[in-house]
This record gives sequence, structure tokens and C-alpha cells, in this order.
Amino acid sequence: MLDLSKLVIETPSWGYADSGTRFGVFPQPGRPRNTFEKLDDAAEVHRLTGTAPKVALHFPWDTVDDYDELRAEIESRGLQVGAVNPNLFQDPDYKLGSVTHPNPAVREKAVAHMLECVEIATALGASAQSLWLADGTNYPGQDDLRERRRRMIHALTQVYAALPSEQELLVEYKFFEPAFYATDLADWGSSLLTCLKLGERAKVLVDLGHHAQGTNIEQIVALLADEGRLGGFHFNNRKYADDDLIVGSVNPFELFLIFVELTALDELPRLTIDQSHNIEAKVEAMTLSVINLQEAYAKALLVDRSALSSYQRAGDVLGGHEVLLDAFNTDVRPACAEARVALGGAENPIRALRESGYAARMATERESEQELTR
Ligand code: AFD
Ligand code: MN
Ligand code: MN
Repeated sequence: MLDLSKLVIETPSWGYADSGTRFGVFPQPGRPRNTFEKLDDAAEVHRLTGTAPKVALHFPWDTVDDYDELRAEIESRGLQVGAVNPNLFQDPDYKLGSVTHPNPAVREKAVAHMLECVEIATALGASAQSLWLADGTNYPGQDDLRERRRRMIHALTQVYAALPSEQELLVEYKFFEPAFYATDLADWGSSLLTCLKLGERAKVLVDLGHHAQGTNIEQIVALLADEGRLGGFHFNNRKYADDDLIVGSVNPFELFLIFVELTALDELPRLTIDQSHNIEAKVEAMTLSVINLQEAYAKALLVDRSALSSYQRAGDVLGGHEVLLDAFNTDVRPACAEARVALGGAENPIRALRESGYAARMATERESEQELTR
């Protein structure tokens, strides 16, 4: 019987809150008004799917007065804390960059925020800082590209030195932001080189939406895994840019091929969803995301590895290819349903969610206009 218990998925607290495009936010009825209500939504996704027991947090969006209370609230819902995500991209001071900024006072502000997040992670029992920099320049000549890299490495070295031994530093990269001429952490190479400068607990975080069109992501995954520097994922999908759509909704074969690489490893890396569902119902979209990850993982486990390696050794091109197609084209929905039930989840999570009336109940209970601190 398929065993999904090793598939430990983190859903993002920020994925439950209202979101939108850079032109506006589309408020949804029943959206969480605070971090504790985000935890309720995360717990509902785990109740339905059986494999989403962790919740990644983002600060200051998830700031509370008492982190011991927050840890207790997380655990009382049958959840555990996932990675802690600092925010170095919304403060106006970061207009010209955070740790790459030409003004040392801004760099120091960014380091102080990351050190605060290290403290929060320690209080919550989190094992990773997951860092994304929206740092870049908009014009040639705006800043010295090498000096920016040196500033970043100097700042991150200070943070890395403060990391307790049980925490990793995950360094995420992203191809571009709108208006950018140059992104300071633009690709897996710039992230890996940064990690190599910091130390062995610094690893690369692969966000599926952060690559140029046509990039072979599963090959990047294989290379980073081979180097012991694959820190984990931010799962989503996209058609064109960093769309944060439901993982597996646009390119399920790519997701399957990523899991073909992952299931060849001794253990799965951190598996975090990073999606903001702007027009679709959030808890349902997050549930479907977890189901898509379960199915990609289940299909990857079906790959006949001995047949695959013998075709590969023999140079039988289509023989090897067809081994993967056989697994990918297998309907794993019944096996996943059975495996979810074995973990206490629902046979059909989407149907169970719709029949539970959870969304309508939240829309009633959370109808106050109290704005969410985000
Ligand atoms: C945005 C960024 C990046 C980051 C996430 C959470 O593109 O993916 O990981 O926000 O901070 O999606
Ligand atoms: Mn991300
Ligand atoms: Mn992103």
C-alpha cells in the first residue's frame, strides 16, 4: 500500500491571507484576520489531506506578543512550525535593496530583522530561516554589482554566525522582479556560491516559479542534491512569471520529474508550498496543492528503478523514457485516497471540505472588518 507518511508538507501562513496582484488585493470572505486564524486554516488542510502537518511563518506578518503562546497554539492544532521567513522586501527603507543597500544603516536594519527572526525561530522550535531577497537594480550603473554581492555576503555571514546549530539558512533565488535590470540573487548559481561562503548549514531553496522560461528545474534539483546543498522547495506553478498558482496545475510532468529526483535521495528535503491564491478559494486551493504533491510523489515512487538504470546503461533511449511515462501515466488517485485515510485524512479532501461547510462557517465567524496585520 502506498505510504504518504514521509511526505511532510509545510503550508505557508501567508497563503491563507488575502492577496492579489501588484495592482490590488482581492479580499475573500472568511479570510483569516490574524495568525491564529491562519493556523486554523492550515490545520483544516492537514485534517483533510493527512500530509500537511507543518506551517511556514512569515515575519512581521505573523508577529505576536508571546511566542511561547504561538508555539502552544500551533501544537494544540496538531501542527508544527515550519520555516521562518524574514521579510526584507516591504519596508520603504529597502527601496534600493536590503543587505545589498549602499547605506550601511539599511544593511544593519536588515541584519537586525534577520537576527530577530532567528530568536523567534528558536522560541518556536523552527529549524530553518528561509530567506528571499527582493534585492536588485533597475538600471545599468545604478550600483556596483560586485560591491552589492560583497555587502550581501558580509551581512549574511553575521546572520549565519548567530544561527543555533539546529537551524539552517535557506537561500532562495529568483530570476527577476518587474523593472529589474539585475537581481542580486538571480539563479541557483548565485545562491549556491553564497551558501558555500556561509557554511554547511546554508542551502539553496528552489522556488518553482523563479526560473527563466524553459529552465530544466529537475536538473538543478539533481545537481544541488548531489552537492548536499538542496535546502528545500517553495512549490507553486506558473505559466509565465512568478504566478504562485496551484503546484502541478500547469506543468504536472515537471513536478513528477522533480519527485523522480527526490525519491532517489535518502530522505525528502523541506517541502514548502509558496502560493498566493488571488481569485480561487484559498483553503480549497491549498488542499488541491497538497493533493497534487501527493500524486506526483506517488507516481515517482512507481518508477521501476532497476529497469530504468538497465535501459540507461544499455543506452536504450526510449526504453528509459518509457519507464518514466509508465509511472507518470498511472492513475494513482485510488492509492492516494487509501493512503490519506490511513493517515487520518479524507478519501476525497475537496469533496470533504465542500461538504463540511468550513468555508461558509469561516465567512460567518470572521466577517468582522478587522483588518489582518499583513
Ligand atoms: C514571494 C517571493 C518569494 C518568497 C515569497 C515569500 O517571490 O517566492 O519566497 O514571496 O516571502 O512569492
Ligand atoms: Mn518563494
Ligand atoms: Mn515567489
